[in-house]
Amino acid sequence: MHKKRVLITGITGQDGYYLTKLLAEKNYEIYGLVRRSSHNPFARFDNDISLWKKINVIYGNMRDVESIRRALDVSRPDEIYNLAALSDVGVSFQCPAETMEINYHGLGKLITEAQQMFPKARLYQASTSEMFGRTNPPQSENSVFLPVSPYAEAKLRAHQDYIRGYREKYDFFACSGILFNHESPKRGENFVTRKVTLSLAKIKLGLQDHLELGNIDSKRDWGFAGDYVEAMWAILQKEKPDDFVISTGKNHTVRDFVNTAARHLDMKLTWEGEKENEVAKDKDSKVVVKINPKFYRPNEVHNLLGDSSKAKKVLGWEPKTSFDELVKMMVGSDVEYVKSLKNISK
Ligand code: G4F
Repeated sequence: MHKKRVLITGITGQDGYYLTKLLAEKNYEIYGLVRRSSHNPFARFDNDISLWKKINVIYGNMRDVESIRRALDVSRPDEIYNLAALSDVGVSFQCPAETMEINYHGLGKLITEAQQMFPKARLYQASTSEMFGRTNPPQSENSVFLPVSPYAEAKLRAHQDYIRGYREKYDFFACSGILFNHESPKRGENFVTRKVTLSLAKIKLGLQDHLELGNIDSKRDWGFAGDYVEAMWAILQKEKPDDFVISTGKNHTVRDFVNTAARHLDMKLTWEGEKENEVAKDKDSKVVVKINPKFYRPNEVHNLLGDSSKAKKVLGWEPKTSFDELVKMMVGSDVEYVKSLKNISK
């Protein structure tokens, strides 16, 4: 039987890790476009060397069309997953041009080459709930897009011009997964969930004094990345290309996330004060969380809550991991990680 071949851009990120795991279980031949870096790009695979060895690495990046062409030529993919992106919304305000270059023009280069070289290939684009921006919740495939950050603007243009555009103009099998926030122990430390679980674990184990956050009232629909890569795969297995919202249908504030993480560490927090002066104290009245306006964004998305009933109906996809299970998993992993840091420093 033909062994399916897949090319994954952004393979070294959180979603790249879980997708590689899933596709390795499904016996795919896996190729990954990897940006050269002075850091170990495969740090997320450190505890899973046998998985990492399954990746055929092609060095290149989304700015370099030659490397994209080479990656396509070498991998001869049946499926392409475009996960490469500048994915930090806050940072995108500081570098809008770079964000557009990677998140919009990068997909343009990839899809143009892919459509010409492998017109029968199927392409998955990592679109995002950030594209809804200020649209009232719940947000579904029928909601309007009102992006409020350079990140969301670039992703929206990519979705409209290249995913919908190539589907309509060239009959190319291109799909968007409009994924709401998805987290895991592999999440980057710059995102709020991992920042919280890692910081609270460090505070609990005496390696950090307190945690500083920006807007703790914004609401997000947080799911587990391991569940969401199953939806990515399912999207490309359908007969016809289409776009899907992927979410849990439940949302929480950043403050709820902090309280839940603290509870899993047996820390009971009490909040007092308002706005910039709000703090959370532990049972000994020690300040554990402070607000630092440095982490406010120039423009905020206040309320994301997805309606993924189409994914349930058409793909048979539903999230398996609850909010509480997700937070517990992340806290547990960070406690082990912080203990290992303590052992190193002994
Ligand atoms: O964790 P965040 O940085 O994620 P955000 O902005 O929602 O974006 C993530 O999810 C999107 C899908 O909806 C992806 F497209 C995107 O690539 C990324 O994966 O921030 C979540 C919320 C925001 O409202 C932010 O203002 O947390 C708030 N927040 C409060 N304090 C903070 C902090 N965010 C970060 N990163 N750091 C803080 O200290």
